[in-house]
Amino acid sequence: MRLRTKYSSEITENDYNKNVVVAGWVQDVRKLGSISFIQLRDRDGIIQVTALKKENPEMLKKLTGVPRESVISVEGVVKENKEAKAGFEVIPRDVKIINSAKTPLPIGVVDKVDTDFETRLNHRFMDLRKPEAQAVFKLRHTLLKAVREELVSEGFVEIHTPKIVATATEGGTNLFPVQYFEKKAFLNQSPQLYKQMMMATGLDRVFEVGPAFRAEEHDTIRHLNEFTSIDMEMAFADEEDVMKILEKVIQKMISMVNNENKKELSILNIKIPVPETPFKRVNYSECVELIKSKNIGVTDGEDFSMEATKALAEELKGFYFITSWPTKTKPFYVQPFENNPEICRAFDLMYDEKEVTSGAQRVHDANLLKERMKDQGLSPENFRYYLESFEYGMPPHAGWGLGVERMLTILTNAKNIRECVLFPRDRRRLIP
Ligand code: AMO
Repeated sequence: MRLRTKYSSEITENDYNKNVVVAGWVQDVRKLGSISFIQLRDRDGIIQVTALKKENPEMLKKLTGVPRESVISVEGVVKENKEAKAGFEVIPRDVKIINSAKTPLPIGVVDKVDTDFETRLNHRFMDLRKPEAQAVFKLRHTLLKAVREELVSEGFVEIHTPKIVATATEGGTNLFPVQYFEKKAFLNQSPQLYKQMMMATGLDRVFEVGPAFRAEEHDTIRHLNEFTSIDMEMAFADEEDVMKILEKVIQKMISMVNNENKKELSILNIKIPVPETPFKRVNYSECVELIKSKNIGVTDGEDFSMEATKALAEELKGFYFITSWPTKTKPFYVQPFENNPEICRAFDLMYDEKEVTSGAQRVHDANLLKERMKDQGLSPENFRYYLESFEYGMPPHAGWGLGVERMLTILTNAKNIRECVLFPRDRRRLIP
C-alpha cells in the first residue's frame, strides 16, 4: 500500500466512489456505538474517516484505539457525505498505524485552552501542528518568494557571504564571539561590509537572505538574537533609488500574499491591503518637530525613544520613511550630505511605530570612510580587507537591510516577534 496518494485538498467530486490513500495525524476520534469518526489532519486540512462496525469490526477497533496525534495512513473509498465538513468521508479498507503518539500530549493541538507562549515554544514541533501557528510560516515562505522574484526581475544577483567574521559592522557591543581555531572571531551582525565589497566587483546589484546575529541583552517583543535579514546593495545608485526598489518589494510581498495565501489570511483572520506608493517621506527634523508638538521629550541629534516613535505613529500611519538622520546616530559607512555633513543619506522604513528596514547611500571614498571610522572610535587598520576594495575603483552605491520577522510581525499583527520565527533565539532561550 502506498502511504499517500492524495492530500485532503486534492480530493474532489471526481474521486467519489474511488479508492484513495490519505495520511496524516489523528486529530480526534469519536466513537458512537457501532460507528467511529476519525478526524485525520494533513498539511492542507481535515478528512473524516468513518469506520463502520458492520463492515469491518477489526478495523473499527484498531482505529478507535489510536492515541490522538498518532500518524496513520488510510486506504479507502471516498463517499459523498453532506454532513462531513469537507462534503465527503473516507470509508477505510486498510489502515496502517505508522507511528503511535505517547500520551498525554505535551500541549494540545485542537483544545480551546490557551497554552502559554513559553510552553508552546518548548514544544514547538507540536505547536506548529496548529493551523494558525503554521499559517505564519506559509506567509513567510511567500514573502521570501516575492522578494526574490522582485529583486531578480530588477537584475539583482543572489549571493551568500560569511557568517563567521573578524570584525563588527553595526557597532562593537552586540557581537557573539566564537573561537575560530586559535583566533577570536564573531558571528556576523549583518552582511553589510561584504555586500558593499561586491560593489567593487562589477556585479552591481546583489542581494542576500541570511541569518544575522545580535548579542542584544534586552529581552523585548521586537528583538531576536538571531534573525533573518534580507539585504540588498546597488551600485551607481543613491538612497532614493533603493527606496524606490524597497517600495516595489513591499508591494510585491503583500500582493503575492493576498494572491497565494487566501486560506492562511482567513485562518489568521487578517486583511492586508496593498499599500500605495510612494510612501510618505518625512525627514528627521520634521519628526523632531512632530514629537515636540505632542509634548514628548526628544533630544535633537539623537535616536528616538519608544515613546517618541509612538507619538510619531499617531500622525504617520502605515508605511513611511524617516530620512536625513543625524550622522552621529548612524554607522560609519553612511554617506553624510555633501553640503551639510551633520546629517546623512540614511533612511528607516517604518510601519506605525515599528522599524522594518534601514538603509542608506554609502561612503564610497576611501579617505572619507577612514575619517568616518575614526570619528566613531574605530581603527581603520582592523578593516583593511574592506577598505582595500575602496582603493581600486569603487562606484557610488546604496542599499538596505530588511528584517523578515519584523515584516511578518507587521503583516500578521503578531503580539510577539517570536511567533514569526520557528525556533527563536533570545536572551534566555537556546533550545529547542
Ligand atoms: P539595522 O541594524 O537597522 O541595519 O538592521 C536592519 C533591519 O534588521 C531588522 N533587525 C532585527 N530584527 C529582529 N531582531 C533584531 N535584534 C534586529 N535588529 C535588526 C530590522 C532592521 O530594520 N547594515 C544595516 C542595513 C543596511 O544599511 O543595509 C543594518 O543591519 O528590521
